[in-house]
Amino acid sequence: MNKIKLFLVVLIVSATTFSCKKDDDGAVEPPRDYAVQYATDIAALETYLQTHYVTVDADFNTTFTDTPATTGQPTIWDMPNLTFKSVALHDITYKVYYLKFREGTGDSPTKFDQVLASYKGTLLNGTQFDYSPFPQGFLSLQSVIRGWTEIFPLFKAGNLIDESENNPNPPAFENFGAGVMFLPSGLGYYNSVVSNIPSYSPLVFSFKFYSVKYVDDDKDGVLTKDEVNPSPAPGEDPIEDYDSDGDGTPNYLDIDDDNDGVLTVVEIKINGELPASYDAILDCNGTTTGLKKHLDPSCH
Ligand SMILES: [Ca+2]
Ligand SMILES: [Ca+2]
Ligand SMILES: [Ca+2]
Repeated sequence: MNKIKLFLVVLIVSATTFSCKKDDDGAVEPPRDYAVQYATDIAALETYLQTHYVTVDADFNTTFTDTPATTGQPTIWDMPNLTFKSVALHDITYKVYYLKFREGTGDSPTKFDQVLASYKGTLLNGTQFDYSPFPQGFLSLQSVIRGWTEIFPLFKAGNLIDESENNPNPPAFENFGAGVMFLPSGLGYYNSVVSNIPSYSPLVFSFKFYSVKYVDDDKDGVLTKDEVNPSPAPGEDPIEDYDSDGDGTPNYLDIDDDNDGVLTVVEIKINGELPASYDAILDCNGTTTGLKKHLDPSCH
């Protein structure tokens, strides 16, 4: 056989083999339809809630079991502190069940802020995929799974009671928020490949919420939690859709909220200093009862 022909045959076979291999290894399955997957997830979650019990110790550590620990113990489904939040995303409305063991007595985050928390993550089959009993540092609710972003703002942080050098890690908090969230996979990792978590897994997170750190996204001296519309229209997000000057940039990202040419961080200063709180920002009359200066284009 002609050597060149043989070479071509080998080359074609090699290329074909290589192509197949590449397809097998590199091809990513398109994500499942969100509505279809949600129907599967919510059925599995509700079955879980109706067939499992949770015991909570004095420090709000949870233990889940599929057999009652004591006679007459209610399933999670029958616990009076089980409730849910509706979350509109992916063109469907997710139902996010959560248990509120204790709300907490400190401050609440918005979905833009950072939280200090400990947590335990389990799958519906009981497998524990994550455990962080001591808080590892503040986490932005913008960089975590969507379920956390939605549920943490429904709780409050605790109070730090001892930050002395002799205090063992973690710092001691009291009256922190504590609960469990039951997340459909669409508010978790969905089709992503994450270690220990199969794709399309509903997730159960037990958590203790110790502290909140408020952010100022646009660094204009007004915390994002205070750049909030006091009377949003129906369907409007009080922060994301709040645009006082209508220039298309919401207040929390707008360094000149009233578009009067004077930066907010300059307008709100009192004797050259930033006010101690949002409430202390003055209006045009030098009082704190009217429209704040940085939102009033007629006032510098
Ligand atoms: Ca700001
Ligand atoms: Ca604006
Ligand atoms: Ca301004």
